[in-house]
Amino acid sequence: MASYKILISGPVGSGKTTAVSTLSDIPVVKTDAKPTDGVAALKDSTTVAMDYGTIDLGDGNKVHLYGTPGQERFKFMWEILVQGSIGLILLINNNHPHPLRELELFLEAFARSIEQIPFSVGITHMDECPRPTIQQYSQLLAAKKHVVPLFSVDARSKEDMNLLVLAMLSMIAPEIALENFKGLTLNAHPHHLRYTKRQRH
Ligand SMILES: Nc1nc2c(ncn2[C@@H]2O[C@H](COP(=O)(O)OP(=O)(O)OP(=O)(O)O)[C@@H](O)[C@H]2O)c(=O)[nH]1
Ligand SMILES: [Mg+2]
Repeated sequence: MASYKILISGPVGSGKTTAVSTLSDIPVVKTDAKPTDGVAALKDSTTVAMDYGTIDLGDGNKVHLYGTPGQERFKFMWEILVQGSIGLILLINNNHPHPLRELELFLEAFARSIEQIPFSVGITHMDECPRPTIQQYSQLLAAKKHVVPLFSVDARSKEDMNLLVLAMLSMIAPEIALENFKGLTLNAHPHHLRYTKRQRH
């Protein structure tokens, strides 16, 4: 029986709370509050402490999933929540004015952690704004010597979010990820991870 703590972080409105809700097998613990600052123009509610949910992996194995607040003024929570995490998922909202810069900001904020734990990156809102492209993100990550799973995802899509978690698990606990995870299978090669949707019959 094993449990894995995975943290989801990223800027305001990138879909962290949505992702925890999409993925969790239990009702999510949220700490959403009405924004009192500039965020009010963007959203009706924002996370002020954390989101929490779990994913049941079978055989008693569990993922404990935490979401951070996006606002930098709650940065102290990023540091608290990353403690004990064995994987980090960064979600970036492509429909923001400077999403590449936001990715850089979060890579810097979690610099110490990502030296030690694996991370993956999901780009949300690409349906609303196709640029920058995945290739541009890939180039930015490569320039910083990060070889990590990178996907375009919709935080509302269970399949998309499962794929991101599967990518995390393949680095943290390959024995679980390689078996079969929520209808997705992983074709792994050390330098070449490929994630495919299982054929439906
Ligand atoms: N169009 C579109 N909407 C999305 C996508 N992913 C998430 N959303 C929506 O974007 C919004 C994201 O809101 P939250 O989940 O509260 O974002 P958050 O990252 O938790 O934000 P903070 O807690 O304020 O930092 C929700 O309304 C989602 O339904 C996507 O890929 N495309
Ligand atoms: Mg939130």
